[in-house]
Amino acid sequence: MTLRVGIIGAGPSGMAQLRAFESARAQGAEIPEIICFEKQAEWGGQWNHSWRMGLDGSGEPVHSSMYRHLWSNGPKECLEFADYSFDEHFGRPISSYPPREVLFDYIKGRVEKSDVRKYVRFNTTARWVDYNEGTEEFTVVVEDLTSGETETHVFDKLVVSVGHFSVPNVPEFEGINSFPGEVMHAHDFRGAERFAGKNLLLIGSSYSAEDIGMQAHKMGAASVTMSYRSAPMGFDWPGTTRERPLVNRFEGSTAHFADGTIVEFDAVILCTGYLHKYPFLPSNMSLKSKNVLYPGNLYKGVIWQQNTNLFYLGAQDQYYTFNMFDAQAWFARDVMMGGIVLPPLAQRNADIDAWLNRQAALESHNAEADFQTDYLRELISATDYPEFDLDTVSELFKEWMRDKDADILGYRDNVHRSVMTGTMASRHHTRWINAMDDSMERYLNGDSQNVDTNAM
Ligand code: FAD
Ligand code: NA7
Repeated sequence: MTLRVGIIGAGPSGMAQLRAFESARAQGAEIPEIICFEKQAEWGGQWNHSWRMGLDGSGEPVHSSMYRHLWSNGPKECLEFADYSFDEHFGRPISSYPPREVLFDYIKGRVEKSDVRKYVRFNTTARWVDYNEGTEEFTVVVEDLTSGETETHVFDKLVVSVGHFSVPNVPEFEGINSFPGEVMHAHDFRGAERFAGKNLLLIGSSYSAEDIGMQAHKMGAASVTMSYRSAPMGFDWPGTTRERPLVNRFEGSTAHFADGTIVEFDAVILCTGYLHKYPFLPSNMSLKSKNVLYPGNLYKGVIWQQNTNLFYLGAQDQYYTFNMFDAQAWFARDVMMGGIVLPPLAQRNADIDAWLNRQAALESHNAEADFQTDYLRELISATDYPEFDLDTVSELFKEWMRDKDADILGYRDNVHRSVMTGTMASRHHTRWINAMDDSMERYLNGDSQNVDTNAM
């Protein structure tokens, strides 16, 4: 009987899995029967951003945490697909830090070209999964959100690719309940225009706090304060931005910080990260992890230890994104189709432990980038995913971090060279700080929004 593969989620990870199978089919392999369930009407996951907050039109939790004016926060040269370049998609060089819509177009281009849309059941959400140890089959209950009908599907292999930046981690703060202004989590942030002239407090000290803070600055916030639990980010912030230790409590609109300072705010955004949450999985198949580069219990970061028919893609914290999902999807495909034979449990455990020990010793962001680079190297060398110069990409991550240290508002204006094609990115017509239109049309064909265009 043909192998049956179920995929839950058609974001970049699920799309990578579809592409991996299609690539094998194109080379003459007999591929499994595949059904991918996607709860939204379109694929692309986080990149398929919506103005909605809370619940979507079907009453399901809104998935994307992205916002208007989101531009790539890392160089596109670090995430480029090895089998579908930016040159191939756009036909000309583009800048290194494109806006969301442009990257969304790029990831869609690859899967449209490979004709895998037919495998996806859109507007269909996974409700519950069971596994039968005897028959080694998964039973997946899904709901068609358009008709309201539930259906049951049976699979031999199951891929969980639902992302882990959607369910907000919302800690409690004393007195926040009576804060008179707006309080939200970064997941519900849709754009910073409304914070023009306002004093904004962001709690958290990672990517969301940094980027939402600088969005707010760009849109004219009177001040931006970022409150850290562990350590400040320490960038060379603009004059109206500062970092303070953690908020101990609120009294009305006043925040009391751990260093004894008190400041009044108009609005608070909790940039406190996200939870791994898989409500359709029983606890014995559900990944429990913080947002880390190597979650435990997944062999090669992909395969569930206690049930090797279960696969997770994209469960890591991410330096690499699209090409890492590819490396994982190609690996998962070869395990499913028998091209890679798994070692016994004890050996897999030892392999996981070695990665976890190495992770525990990581002391710098540079070391983290090298760590994830080595992870990709291991996966890619096991499959026929096209090899690329990972060492150069790792150096590019380090250059990116240096660029951010040098100029947090200007790093996106820098250009980098593709390791896939050798093409040098073109300089964008508008500096990021001046770019108020994030549409693909403006990005590709529009005029500069720089006040002094000679300065570019
Ligand atoms: P997701 O993109 O989250 O996709 C998961 C998919 O699963 C969604 O389509 C969802 O609808 C579907 N799904 C969920 N539950 C179910 C269910 N029960 N049934 C059916 N379908 C379901 N990465 C970068 O490379 N560059 C960036 O600049 C960048 N910026 C980011 C900014 C923000 C605010 C966030 C949150 C993330 C950012 N990322 C960025 C990382 C981003 O998460 C990855 O690029 C990528 O989207 C992860 O892909 P994924 O497929 O693993 O998960
Ligand atoms: P991250 O990178 O997981 O960071 C979460 C931040 O939230 C981090 O600074 C945490 O502090 C902080 N945090 C978590 N819980 C608390 C509490 N209780 N109090 C104070 N601070 C807290 O999430 P992001 O949203 O920034 O980024 C996720 C993705 O979205 C990323 O890929 C981006 O590209 C966009 P800590 O440092 O652990 O002390």
